[in-house]
Amino acid sequence: MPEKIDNQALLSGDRRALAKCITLVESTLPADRALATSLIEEILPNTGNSLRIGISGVPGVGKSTFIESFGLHLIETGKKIAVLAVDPSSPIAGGSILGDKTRMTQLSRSPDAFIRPSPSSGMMGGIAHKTRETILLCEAAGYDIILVETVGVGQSEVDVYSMVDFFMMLMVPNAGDDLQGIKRGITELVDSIIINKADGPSIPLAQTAKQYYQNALHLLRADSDFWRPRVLTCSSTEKTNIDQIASMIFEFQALATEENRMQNRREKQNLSWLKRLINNEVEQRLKHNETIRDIYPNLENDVIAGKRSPLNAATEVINLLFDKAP
Ligand SMILES: Nc1nc2c(ncn2[C@@H]2O[C@H](COP(=O)(O)OP(=O)(O)O)[C@@H](O)[C@H]2O)c(=O)[nH]1
Ligand SMILES: [Mg+2]
Repeated sequence: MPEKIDNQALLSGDRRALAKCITLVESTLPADRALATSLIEEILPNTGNSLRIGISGVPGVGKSTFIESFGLHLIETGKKIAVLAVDPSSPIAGGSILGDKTRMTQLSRSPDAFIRPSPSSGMMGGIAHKTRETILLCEAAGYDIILVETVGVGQSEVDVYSMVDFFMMLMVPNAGDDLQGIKRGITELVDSIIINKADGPSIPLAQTAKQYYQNALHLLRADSDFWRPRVLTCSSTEKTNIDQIASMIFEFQALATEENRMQNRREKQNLSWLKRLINNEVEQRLKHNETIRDIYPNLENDVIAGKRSPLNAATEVINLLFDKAP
């Protein structure tokens, strides 16, 4: 039997209750899924009050170190911080978990920070699903800023972009390598590029990279939005310019709250998430429908042999699916 969930403990900010709730939403057991769905439904009125920030960048760029410094700074300004990770590349016991533990030592000891490593991998797409629900749980528990860390590769980046209010990309002060990031359409996603490791002999390089990215963003991105993406430099180890990044975030928050801009973005995110969930569910049922599974090879053969049109075969599958669905 799944354990009873204590909503009141969650809403009062109890960390153990929060951790338990996250474990529940990460569970794939049908009974847990049902409980998780009703839990999310119940706490929905207590969600939405945070600023959700995505932090991306290739492994080694300094995301965890940055989050340690940035998170501690935000806490000094009176905020409560939750840190979540989406890392589809990490093996079961995730390299990132080890990294996070050693890089976020101070933050992980703070009573105003909650750090949750990525759920075990092996289910692409599922991970981002859990992260959305986890964000809601952290909001219900009273966290003001949710930092979602992801490695800068493909789908996970786009997934994180589609669940946050502000998306930032960390780069190293080495313009040559990073041209790729710009080409991959990252300009469409970022609200800010942060050039990390701007310390010691890398300071001039970081300045050059900053110019370069500013130009690239200016050239490649049309300014239709209220927010123009900004390029900043910082050093996460020396903790320089971290306060500037925090100021930028608060400026964004103030602007985004005006005229319901943030609300509009979230509404769009929710609607496309709704569509994706429905599509996923239909696909799952299609996969697990035994009748369809049995006849499908023959249908394919008939289509290949030209005995039936694809339209005719598809209609049969769809009819079977929806007649049999509970
Ligand atoms: N010099 C310098 N090194 C940094 C900085 N930020 C992170 N690092 C180092 O870069 C390495 C990777 O950092 P980590 O936070 O684990 O990167 P992640 O894989 O993106 O999470 C570690 O050795 C850090 O100490 C920085 O601002 N300056
Ligand atoms: Mg890391």
